[in-house]
Amino acid sequence: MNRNRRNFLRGSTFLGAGLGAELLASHTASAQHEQHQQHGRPQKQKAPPQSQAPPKTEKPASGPAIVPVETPDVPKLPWTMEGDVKVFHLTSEVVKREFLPASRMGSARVADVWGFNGSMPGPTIEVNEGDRVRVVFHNKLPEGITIHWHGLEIPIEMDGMPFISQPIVEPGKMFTYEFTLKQNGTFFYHSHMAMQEMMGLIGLFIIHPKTPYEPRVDKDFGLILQEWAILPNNSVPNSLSMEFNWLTINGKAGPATTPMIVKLGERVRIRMVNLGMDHHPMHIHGTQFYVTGTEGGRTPESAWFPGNTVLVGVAQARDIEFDAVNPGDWMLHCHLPHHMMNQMVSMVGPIAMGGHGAQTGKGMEDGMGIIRDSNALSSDLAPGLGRGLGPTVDSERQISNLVAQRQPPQSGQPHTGHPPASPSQPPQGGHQHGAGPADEAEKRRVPGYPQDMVMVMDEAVAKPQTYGLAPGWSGALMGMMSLVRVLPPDKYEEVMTRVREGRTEKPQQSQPAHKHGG
Ligand SMILES: [Cu+2]
Repeated sequence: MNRNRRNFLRGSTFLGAGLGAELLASHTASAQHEQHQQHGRPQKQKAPPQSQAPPKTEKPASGPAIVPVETPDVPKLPWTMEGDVKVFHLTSEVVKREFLPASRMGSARVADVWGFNGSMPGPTIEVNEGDRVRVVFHNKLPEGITIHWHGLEIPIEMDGMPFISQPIVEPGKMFTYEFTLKQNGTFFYHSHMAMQEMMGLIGLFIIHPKTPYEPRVDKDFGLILQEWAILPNNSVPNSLSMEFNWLTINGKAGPATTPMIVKLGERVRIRMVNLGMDHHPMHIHGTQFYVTGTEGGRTPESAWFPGNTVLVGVAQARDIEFDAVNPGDWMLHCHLPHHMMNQMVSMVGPIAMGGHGAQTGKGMEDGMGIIRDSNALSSDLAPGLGRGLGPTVDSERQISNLVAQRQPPQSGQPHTGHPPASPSQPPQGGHQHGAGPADEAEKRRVPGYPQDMVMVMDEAVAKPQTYGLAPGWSGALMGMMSLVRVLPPDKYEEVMTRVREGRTEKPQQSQPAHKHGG
């Protein structure tokens, strides 16, 4: 019991704003699970597998029965008890969401998206198996909408299908959803109109089990994966586009995603949900994991197999678990190359350098890929189709790498933004083994050059959870990327103290701005 509470208090420090109601909610959830814990039975240890795969149940069932789910950058939805019913109020509305803060790389990227209760993704609903739940839904959007409870086995009247199961909820109106939860696992709620989904109307719906999962975890995180097409000089996502230039985790693009903080030796669960047009192969560094749950709930342990990349398909949930026994700041990211960028595609590769540089700032029709002249792969059109949009557009190079086509920039003129001491620059004198071309003119003769896209903005994205990261770290994160920081106890306490106090310190001297362009 004491240990349970201690863990609860520790976990709750992540909750952030609106702490009071969340504490109350989570505490009740915790207390409820303490009862269930008595019925929980330690699971028999299995013989260790013969392969190098990590054991599935290294930890005995001695951990906390339940820890609150942490959803970085997204609040929880508070609730009140009315009789035996947990009552939530959920309001759909337009939300301004900062994908990336202002930095030396450009102004902040703030999108006008649709969300719930001032948040996009919507706030996390965290409840228990067996709960009776009432969600009073208010629609503040200018059009009709209903809420679907993805994966829940509830009466058809509560399924949120406009016209089929209920009247559509017109602007300014409300609808009350009420049902009893018979399942447990990672679920989510969303509008059931496709274009509304692409505007951001989704939130996590976590149901903790009556009988705690084994092995117990010490940290439990929830992430929502989304993608966006935002046209030039526009803050509103183009929900019709098939080309996406912003990839987010919980509504933040790397490096603005908040790192997940873990103490060395803890067992970790990360729940990932995808609602978009693409599937995301989510890869973690430094550990193997088991997929322990899907959008259908808990997976039996006999069906677990080790991996380090899991495809989170559209409409799917995937829970992964691992023992954090390897210290380090480990990447967790989608491995699709174009999903590891922030609107940067047209700035790299031969197409950007093949004559007159990348076209940017195309109009609505062109940007959506409606081709009237030429062809979609022409150097006139291709780079501009859904690409090259946003704050870095004016940094693109209107120059060519074709041999002798154009004079290289004069010395002293910043042509790439690479500072003299950039790590990607060979040392002066360039005598290292296998050293590449030394000067810019020579580099431009290398097919494919340039491809790097490092943009360091440590200071702009500094927060308590980034304390102590290596200088320049932010240059390695873009798009659908985040970090799992597995910290030894002393470092862990250092960071968690700052998280508790909301203390952000100026990062250690970071490298100067580093990007292509100019
Ligand atoms: Cu992806």
